[in-house]
Amino acid sequence: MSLAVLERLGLHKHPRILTGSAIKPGTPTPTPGQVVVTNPATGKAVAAVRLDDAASYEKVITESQEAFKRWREVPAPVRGQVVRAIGDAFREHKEALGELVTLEVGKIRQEGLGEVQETIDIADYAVGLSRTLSGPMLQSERARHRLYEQWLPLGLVGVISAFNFPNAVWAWNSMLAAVCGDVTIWKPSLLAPLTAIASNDLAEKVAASLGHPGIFRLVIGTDQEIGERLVADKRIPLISATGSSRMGKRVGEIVAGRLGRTLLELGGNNAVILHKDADLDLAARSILFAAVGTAGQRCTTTRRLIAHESVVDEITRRLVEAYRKVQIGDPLKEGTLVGPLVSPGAVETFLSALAKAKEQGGKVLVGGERAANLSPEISGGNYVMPAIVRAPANNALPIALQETFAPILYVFSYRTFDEAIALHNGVDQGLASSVFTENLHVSEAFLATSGAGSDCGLAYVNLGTSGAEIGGAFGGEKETGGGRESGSDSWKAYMRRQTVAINYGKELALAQGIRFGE
Ligand code: UN1
Repeated sequence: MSLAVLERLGLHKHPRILTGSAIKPGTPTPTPGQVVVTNPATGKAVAAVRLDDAASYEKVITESQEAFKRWREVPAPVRGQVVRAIGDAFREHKEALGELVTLEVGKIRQEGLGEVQETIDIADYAVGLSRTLSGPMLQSERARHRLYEQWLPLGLVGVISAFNFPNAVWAWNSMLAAVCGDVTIWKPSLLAPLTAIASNDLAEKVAASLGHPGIFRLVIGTDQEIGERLVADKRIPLISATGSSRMGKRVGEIVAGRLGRTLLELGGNNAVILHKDADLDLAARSILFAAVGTAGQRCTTTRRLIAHESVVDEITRRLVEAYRKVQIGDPLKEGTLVGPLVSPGAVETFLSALAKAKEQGGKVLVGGERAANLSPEISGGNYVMPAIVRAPANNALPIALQETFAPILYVFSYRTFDEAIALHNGVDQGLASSVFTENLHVSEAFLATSGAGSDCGLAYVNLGTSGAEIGGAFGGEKETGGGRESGSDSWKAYMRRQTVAINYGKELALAQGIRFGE
């Protein structure tokens, strides 16, 4: 199927993609000049992708500067029409692109499709925005003066994306950047370069066919060769990066050093608080999706369950039962809920986190092993059995303070709501959070306007922590990086604000009532 999907997307003869005997065999990858893409479900090489070097990078940047000069002259609603056509192209290729996501990163089919849908949704959102990007008119203190703010295109936007959302996170950035009048330079994860080529080519082809070439560009390469160059490049006023907090700190430091702008969406260590009156059926189903969906590899995955002592045993029992039934296997097969982890390294990380959890007094209640031996057909893949770990009675489990990008759910119990909030907020990350309750006092305490409740960028009531809609601003606090992408007013990150004052009278009137030489 692997080559068939490339063919359906018109990529089988792409100059950047090598297949069959053209793939340089062996690891380590990337070997100089190319990266081999491995199907995480089989462990087999699918294709190789040619990498950029300093010279090709330079060419992309200088061409993008030229493209920006043309694109910024196009009225925003006309830019919106280009994005509308791009959204339609993604609609048309949704199936094939979703399958390519599965092939490269192992998402189950439903989630591969969901990811492309997220791209379609943000394109629609951006089309609407293209007619409403606006700034306020302010009241001037001077007679016959006008004071207002306008928002102008920013320039080149560098987008660094992670493997786990190889299509949608680029789209959150690039569709907004496009209506704002910017050119996007995308550096995708080396674990998902095929999805990047397919998505970027699609957008670029549509825009070019409408007379606007060069607005969507790709640079594919290692962090050392391309990543560091992009981040340090003064010609790129905004770097939007998604990935680990470690990576984000490095990006933040370099970009701050040149006084550029960053938009960081980094790690999460998301928790669900389960109050004693919670609807346990709803909670169990929601937590299952949020904890094992995408094989635990979303920034928004539920990693910690903080349950009231009166319901902790019952919810744990239900979840353990559900985990035992969860179908692990071929991500394209109907009925599979958990596909492979992205790489053999991710399996090692999963296993070593569990070993630490045990050392620290955690008890593995279910899962926690490699799953490749479940059936011969998945024996080559990076499969694991999602795990639930019960923390010791004193809730001390240091490993749970870290984000492990794998399906491990740590369970804690609490007596008072204050205790629950302290546990909840007692981590370095601050992305997504949730409470299950039927009690208004509890949900409002979680959302308290004083800020004393959840300290995260996303707060949900009776929903799991993953699965945000695109219409809200997406991002988080603390080591999650503070950036906001996607909906609401996130577009402001992709434009520059200009405060304008116009004197339409004939008098010199100075602000603050200053008289000068009269
Ligand atoms: C991510 O994991 O980086 O809220 C993004 C969600 C998705 C986006 C996740 N809409 O789970």
